[in-house]
Amino acid sequence: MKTKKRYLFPADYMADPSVHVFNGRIYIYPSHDWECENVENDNGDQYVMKDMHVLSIDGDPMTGTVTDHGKALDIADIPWAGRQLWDCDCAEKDGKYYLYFPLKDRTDIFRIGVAVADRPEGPFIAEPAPMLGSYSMDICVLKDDDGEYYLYFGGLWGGQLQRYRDNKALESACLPEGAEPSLPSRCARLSKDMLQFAEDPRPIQVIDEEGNPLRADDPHRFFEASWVHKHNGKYYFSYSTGDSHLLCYAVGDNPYGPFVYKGVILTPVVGWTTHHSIIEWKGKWYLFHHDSVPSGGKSWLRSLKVCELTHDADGNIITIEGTDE
Ligand code: FUB
Repeated sequence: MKTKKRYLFPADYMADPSVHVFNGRIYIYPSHDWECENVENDNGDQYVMKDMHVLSIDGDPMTGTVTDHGKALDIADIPWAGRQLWDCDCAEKDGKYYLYFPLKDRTDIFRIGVAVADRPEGPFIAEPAPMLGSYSMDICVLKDDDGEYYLYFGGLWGGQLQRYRDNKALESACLPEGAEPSLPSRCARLSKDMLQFAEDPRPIQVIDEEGNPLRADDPHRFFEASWVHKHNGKYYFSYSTGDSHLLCYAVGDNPYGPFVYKGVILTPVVGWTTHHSIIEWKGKWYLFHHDSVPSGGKSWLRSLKVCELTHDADGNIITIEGTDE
């Protein structure tokens, strides 16, 4: 059966939607795509985002009016900024909103910054320096039921994760190959003030049913775009597989995993990247994602989409076709 999808914001190119319900309203924290003259390459030089807007939806994701709250953060206002403001996420604690953003510093190294606001739509004021010990990109924040917050991050190739092992920079980048274990995403609990890691980031292992980490040459291995949602007490870690263009998921019993690989959420969309978030709204589940159909397939000009997502009676996610409209 075809899955009905909705383009959320045809007025502009936006991507990488991180979505949360704050104060009974759906807020979207997307990347803001720009036309660019850079040649498309594996380093992601074509993704030249300079600012980000916050969107919100008045009611149902499939039909509610979408509001653009305008520019919420601008590279020009971030003291340590180099270039490329990629996928952000936002968390609320005690009435304050914390926006976590990956950005290259002036030496072209991705760091993670925090910006704070009094309202979910911003404007967000950036802290003067990146989070200590942060690296790579593609942020997701989980607020767990016990009140702890966990920040997930990491991405291969242009996301620079292959430049690190055990949270230390390598002399030269090293991507595992073939039967070697694939590189994992990372997770760190956040400090009480939400501004730093409370611990060293830990690797997030995706394992098969026998307990082995997925291999580097497995088309279902982690590449980027971590997201975590909870369903029936289980932790669902979902992610993009990058060069095999899938959204996949794995299930675990705690925020750090390990997560047992379960299957494909979304088959390839039009455009190189695929990236998403999953939320529950009034008893139904929704997959927010993007594709490049409206730009005629330009990978760096993406458009936000949403569709319903279903967990079956055993908790498995039913696969959605990326090209369904
Ligand atoms: O938007 C830039 C990058 O493209 C993101 O960080 C990746 O997840 C991919 O969507």
